[in-house]
Amino acid sequence: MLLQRVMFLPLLSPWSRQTTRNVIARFPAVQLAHFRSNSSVANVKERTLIAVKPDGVQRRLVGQIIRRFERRGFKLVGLKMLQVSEELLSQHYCQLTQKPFYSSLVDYMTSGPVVAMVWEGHNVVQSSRVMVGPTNPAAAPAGTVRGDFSLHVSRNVVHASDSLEGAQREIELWFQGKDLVKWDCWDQTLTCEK
Ligand code: IDP
Ligand code: MG
Repeated sequence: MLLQRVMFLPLLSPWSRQTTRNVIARFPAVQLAHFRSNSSVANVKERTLIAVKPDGVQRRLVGQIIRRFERRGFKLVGLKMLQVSEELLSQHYCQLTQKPFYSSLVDYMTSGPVVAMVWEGHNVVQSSRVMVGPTNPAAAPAGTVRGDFSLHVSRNVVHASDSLEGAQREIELWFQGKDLVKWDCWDQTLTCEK
């Protein structure tokens, strides 16, 4: 009710500017919207590609993985489920095509659907590599996705881009620009310095 009164404030002549300030001070959501319109948040636009691999999808880990990125404060700007083609994989893993495990990697990655996501936020590339953990789950600390949900390097549940350049290349490979959504997150000024 009070929020509605704030929205229609210009129409309510008895309300003074002081009254407005008092209401804004009491309601964090209103405060944030007010603050956001007066400020620009710098340096939070970095993006990375995170993909839940077929073993993660089959084991119903998608929600838990998304939750970790949301809880950290990152913003989801793209999401899709797809059956990955060998063509896409050969581009995605272009540096690995000569590795002895490449054909089994292709079998693994095409064994079922993948959930691909683009996450945005301050230092998201590096931070998400830390959250995901080392390539080999045997070396991954507890608390990381791979350390909590996987055992073997051939079934390590999730992909995360490993550099800014890699992230940009992979996002362009997996998503069309029109499928990425620009939106303002209400808590942006609480999770990052403006
Ligand atoms: P990353 O996923 O941590 O970036 P990369 O070295 O880029 O690791 O390798 C890509 C993927 O290839 C790994 O996530 C894993 O699925 C697979 N892979 C890497 N090394 C091996 C291996 O020695 N045996 C089987 N699969 C491997
Ligand atoms: Mg890699």
